[in-house]
Amino acid sequence: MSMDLAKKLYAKMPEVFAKARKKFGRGLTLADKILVSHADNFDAQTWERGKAMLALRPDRVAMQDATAQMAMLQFMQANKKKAAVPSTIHCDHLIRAEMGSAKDLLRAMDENKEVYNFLASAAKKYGIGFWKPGAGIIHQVVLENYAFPGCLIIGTDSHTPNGGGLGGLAIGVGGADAGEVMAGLPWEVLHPKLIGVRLTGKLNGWASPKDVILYLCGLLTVKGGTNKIVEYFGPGAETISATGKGTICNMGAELGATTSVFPFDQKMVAYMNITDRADLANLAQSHKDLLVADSEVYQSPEKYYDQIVEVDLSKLEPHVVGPHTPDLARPVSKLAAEAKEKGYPIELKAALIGSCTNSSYEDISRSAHIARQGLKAGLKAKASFLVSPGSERIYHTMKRDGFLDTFEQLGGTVLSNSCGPCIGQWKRADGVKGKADSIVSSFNRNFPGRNDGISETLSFLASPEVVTAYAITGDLGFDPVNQTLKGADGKEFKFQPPQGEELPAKGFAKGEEGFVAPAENGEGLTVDIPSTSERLQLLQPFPRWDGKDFEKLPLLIKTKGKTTTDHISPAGPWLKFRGHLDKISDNMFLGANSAFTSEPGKGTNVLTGESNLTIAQIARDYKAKGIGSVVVGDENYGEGSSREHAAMSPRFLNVRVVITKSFARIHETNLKKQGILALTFADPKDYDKIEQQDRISVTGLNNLVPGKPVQVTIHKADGKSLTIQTNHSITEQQIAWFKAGSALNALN
Ligand code: MIC
Ligand code: SF4
Repeated sequence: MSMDLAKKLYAKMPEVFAKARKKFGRGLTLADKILVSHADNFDAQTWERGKAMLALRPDRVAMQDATAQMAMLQFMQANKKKAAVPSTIHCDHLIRAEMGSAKDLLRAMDENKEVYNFLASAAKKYGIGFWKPGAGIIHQVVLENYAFPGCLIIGTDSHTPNGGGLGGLAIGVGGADAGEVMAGLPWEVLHPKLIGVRLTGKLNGWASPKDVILYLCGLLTVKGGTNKIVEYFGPGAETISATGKGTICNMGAELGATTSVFPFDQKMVAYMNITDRADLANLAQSHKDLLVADSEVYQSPEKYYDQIVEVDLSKLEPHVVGPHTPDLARPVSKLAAEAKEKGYPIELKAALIGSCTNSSYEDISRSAHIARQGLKAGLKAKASFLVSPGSERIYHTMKRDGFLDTFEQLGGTVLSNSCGPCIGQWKRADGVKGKADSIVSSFNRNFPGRNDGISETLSFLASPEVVTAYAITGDLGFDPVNQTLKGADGKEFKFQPPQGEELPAKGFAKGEEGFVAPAENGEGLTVDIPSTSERLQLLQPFPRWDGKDFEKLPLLIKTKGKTTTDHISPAGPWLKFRGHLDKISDNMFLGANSAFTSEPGKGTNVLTGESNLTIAQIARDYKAKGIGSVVVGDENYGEGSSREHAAMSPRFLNVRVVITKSFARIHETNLKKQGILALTFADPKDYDKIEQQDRISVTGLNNLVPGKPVQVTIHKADGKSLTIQTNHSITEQQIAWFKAGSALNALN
């Protein structure tokens, strides 16, 4: 599969690279190489970082079950016989973690039957590979089976960049983008700027790949990577395992980066070999010059990257980030004092390892080494200790090599190969609403309410080995890396730095593979959507724009501070309605902080004066009255996930315009795709001028053109009004989406 794609790609690369070197008048970075070799039409394309829209032809599409539902429902509206590019669906997000792997999986099969049947039948019909529940988390399965050096993959999940660990550009997108690519259209993205990260030295002691990205999150912040690709290079890069590189690229999503990538090297060869892809490894080996940047780039990187960061791996300390945001970073050695000073609850209630980003053999073997030291000292985990393996391969290898046993002896529970507690699918037995407590995990995200639905929980992120040590001590006020602790016999001991293996000496064990191939010819097959379903609803096209300006629309909500997609469209219990737009829309903004109310998710209906309503209740009332509304947001609005429900629900409930200080990339595109006007304040201070009772007009829409500001008039309750400027990044084609009511309408 990947072999054929790689052969074709490598064969055409030299010619395109020669053209690109000529056109750009310089050598090529690795990101340049992958982008130009996937151009829909290299000659016709304009190339300008930060400005040009690129039309690209991805090699494949990957979708996970929570986002695949909308992606497939949208794809079906295009009336195609078959997906135009190799595509797969992975069932991982909908499995709830409660009783351990086997029972959780059985229950998931039962309670998600309708959704799994829908996805399996649609996959079969449209030529799409289907990975059954329990087979593994999308990014791990893609790394093990599909990613290859030089590839371009899009995935309906923000952590798709994991594939950068094998030297490809793997990019998170909304379902509409995936649907269009499967329908045969090129995929569009703003030509990203490049951050070059030069790695020197070698990780040692406790420091792990996770710490590279935790450190960078602190340095660059959650919006530091917006519309940028992070390209790693330097002698340090070759010292990091392929799965470790995957971890770094995966969590690059937390920088807001379009994606991250490492140059091809021998660690990648070793990983492809052990995952039964020796042919691919050999092929890449014989084309290795194509799969790294040109040598002049490495000689004078400052000439080729828009920004350079240097990290000396030898000096990197293990880090912890949080609470509530992944860019609040510090070395583990500083956390105990900070926790005491800031009054973070120091009792750690839960410690969770694994997930799509941190369940490699290396992660698990190093964590087991820490666990064994605890056991030797007669200790058990004080915090509740949960392990989420990334795939069947990982799970069976952990079992064969005794790691599962070690974790269980420590008091841990091994969950199914799925997202579980990382996406709020976790029945926490000990958490209490209204009471703050602390948890720590090796996952990617720590927004309020993310894991357990309790917004007071303080969630910290660290490497799996550090999390395992915290599981044993159960104490945030204690530095498990540098301090000594008492064993069961009262003797003091100190954890020795973790030791593990990058790859299993005996190879990977195999479990049930869990892959279902599509039908050769799916034309006669039907897609399974029961008409009475509570979980699935066919989509109705959104209405076309009526050609009129938006006059005096009420303000639905002005969000204050961080507004991630988890705030706009929370997951957890709502995940089950991801295929039912009407039902899921009741969750709209439930986690968001309003500038006018203290309780998250609540607001006032400015037409009736009724307060303490959910935002969806208010929007439904406006919609019933035929009135559209406006949402105002803060910085990096829509940070986080790719879930397009955060754009579709507002659109469905008649939000016409979203004005913010700035947007996160995937969400901004999702809004545009669904026909919502995404504007940014020309002067961010104008955000402060918006009040609850204001009515907002957006005018001149018939003259909407790329690059030209849009006028917004704010009508105050006292009859006065003021006009402000807003900017946008809407292209010619995206104006057509707005006019048609959505990108999908524009297609038909
Ligand atoms: C996440 O990590 O936030 C998720 C859940 O994987 C999302 C996708 C979703 O909401 O379904 C993502 O990262 O895109
Ligand atoms: Fe799943 Fe969490 Fe990874 Fe998202 S970040 S894909 S929810 S494990």
